[in-house]
Amino acid sequence: MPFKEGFLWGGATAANQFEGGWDVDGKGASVPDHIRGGTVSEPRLWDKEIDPEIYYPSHEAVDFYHHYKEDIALYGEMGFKCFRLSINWARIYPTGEDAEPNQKGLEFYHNVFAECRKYGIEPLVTISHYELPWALSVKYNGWTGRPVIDAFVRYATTVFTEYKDEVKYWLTFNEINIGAGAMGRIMSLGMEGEDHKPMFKMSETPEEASDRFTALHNQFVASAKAVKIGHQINPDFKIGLMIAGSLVYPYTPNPLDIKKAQDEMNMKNWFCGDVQVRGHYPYYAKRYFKDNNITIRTEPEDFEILKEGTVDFYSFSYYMSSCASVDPEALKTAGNMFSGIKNPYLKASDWGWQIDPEGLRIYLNEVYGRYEIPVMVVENGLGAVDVRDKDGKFHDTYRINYLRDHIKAMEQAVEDGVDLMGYTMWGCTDLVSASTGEMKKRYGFVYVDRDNDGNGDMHRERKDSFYWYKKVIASNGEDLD
Ligand code: BGP
Repeated sequence: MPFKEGFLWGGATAANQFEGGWDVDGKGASVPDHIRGGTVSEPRLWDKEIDPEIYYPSHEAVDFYHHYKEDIALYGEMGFKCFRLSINWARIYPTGEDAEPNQKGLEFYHNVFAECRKYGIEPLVTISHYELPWALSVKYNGWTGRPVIDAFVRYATTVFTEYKDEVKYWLTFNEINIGAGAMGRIMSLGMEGEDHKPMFKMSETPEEASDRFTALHNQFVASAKAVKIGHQINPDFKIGLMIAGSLVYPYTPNPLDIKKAQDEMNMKNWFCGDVQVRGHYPYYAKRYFKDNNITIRTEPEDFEILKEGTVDFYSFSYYMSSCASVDPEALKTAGNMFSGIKNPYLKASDWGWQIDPEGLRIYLNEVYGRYEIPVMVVENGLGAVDVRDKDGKFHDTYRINYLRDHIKAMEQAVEDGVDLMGYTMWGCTDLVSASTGEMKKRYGFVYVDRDNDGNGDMHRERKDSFYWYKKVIASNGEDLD
C-alpha cells in the first residue's frame, strides 16, 4: 500500500471564495469583498467603495456560512480524513485592530470544527488565504506597513488559543510565493492607487517591486512569529508553509534556457520555501535584488525571528507546469498566477492551464530532496465547465481522469521515498474562482447551483467524481478505477 496509514485524504477551500456571509454577525469587509467578478478576457476590477448595484462574488460566494452542516456531511459521506479551510480574518477582527475579537466569528469556526469532529475529519486551517481586513489594507497600504505584522500575530495568537484543542494542522499564508511575482501585488499590497483598476498588475517599477518584496518580507516575519507562538500554545501543532507549486522546465537543451528555468524556479518557486524552511534568505536572492534595483525595508531583529520560526512541513498547490525560454518568439501559456512558455508535450484545461501529472512526481521529489521535511499536496484539481447530462446528472469523467493521473503520480513519488502526509483536492464543493471570480470554472465533487451573475438557489448535488473519490479514500488510494 503506497499511502501511509492515516494519510490525510480530503478537499480544500478558502473563506472568501466559499463562505459568503460577508457582512453578517459582525464581520468586517476584507480585500476580496471589494473585488468584482471577471472572466479570462475581462480582468477582475476592484472598487474603493462597495457599490450596492454591483455583484461581488465573495459576498455570498456559495454560502458555506449557512450550509456548513450540509457541506461537511457530504465530506463525511465521501470519507474525508481532512478538510482544508481558511479562517476569514475580518470575521475575527473586523478592522484588524479591534480591542476584542468578534465572538460570533469565533463561534462560527467552533461550530465548523465540531461538525468536522462528528465525521472524524481533521481540519487543516489556513490563517490567511488571500485575505486581509479592508481597513488594514487602506491604513497601511497592505503588507508594506509594518503594523500589519502585529495585527496578524495577534489574530494568529487568538485563533491558535481559541482552537488549540480542535485544530492540529495550520498553514500561515496561502501561496505566499505569489507575492514574489508582479501579478501577486494585489495579494500582498492591498489596493493602493486609483480604484476600478484590474486586480492584477503585470509590470512594475523598481520602487513598486521594492514595496512588493518588503510586503513579502513582512509576511515572512509575521509567519515566523506565528509559528513560534503556535508551538508555545500547543507543542503538538504542525504548522506549515504553503507555496503555489511552480514547476518550470527549460524549453530546449540550450544552456541559456536551462539557466533561465533555474532562475525562474529560484525566484518564483524556491525563494519563499528557502526562507520559511531554512530560516534565512537564500544566496541567489541577493543578486536578483541587485540586478532589479530592489531594496527591502527590514529591521535587524527580523533575521533572528526568521531563524526561530521555521515551519514543520511544506505544503503546496499543484495545477500545472510551464517552460522557460530565451527565445522571444516562444508561445506563452495561461496559468495559475504565474504564466510561462507553452509545452508542446502537454494538453491544457479549458482555461489554458497545462495538465502535467508527471510534473507532480518531479516536483514532490525536488521538494523532498531539498528540504527533507514532510510534504502535503493541499490543492490540485481541474477547473472545468460542468454540463448536466440528459439524465439530469453531472458525469465529470474529465475531472476523474485528471485526479486519477495526479494521484498515480503521488503514488510514484511515495514509492520514490517522498514523505507525503496527505492530499486535499481543491474546491471540493464548487466555489468562486480566485483568478477570474467565475462560478463557471468548477472544481468540485459537489455541484452548487450558482452562476457567474449570482443566480441560482445554491442547492448541492453529487457529481460522478463524488462517488469515485469515496472509493479512492475507502481503499486508501488503491482503487482508482
Ligand atoms: C490557487 C488558490 C486558490 C484557488 C486555485 C484555483 O491559486 O490558492 O484560492 O482558487 O488556485 O484557481 P482559480 O480559482 O483561479 O481557478
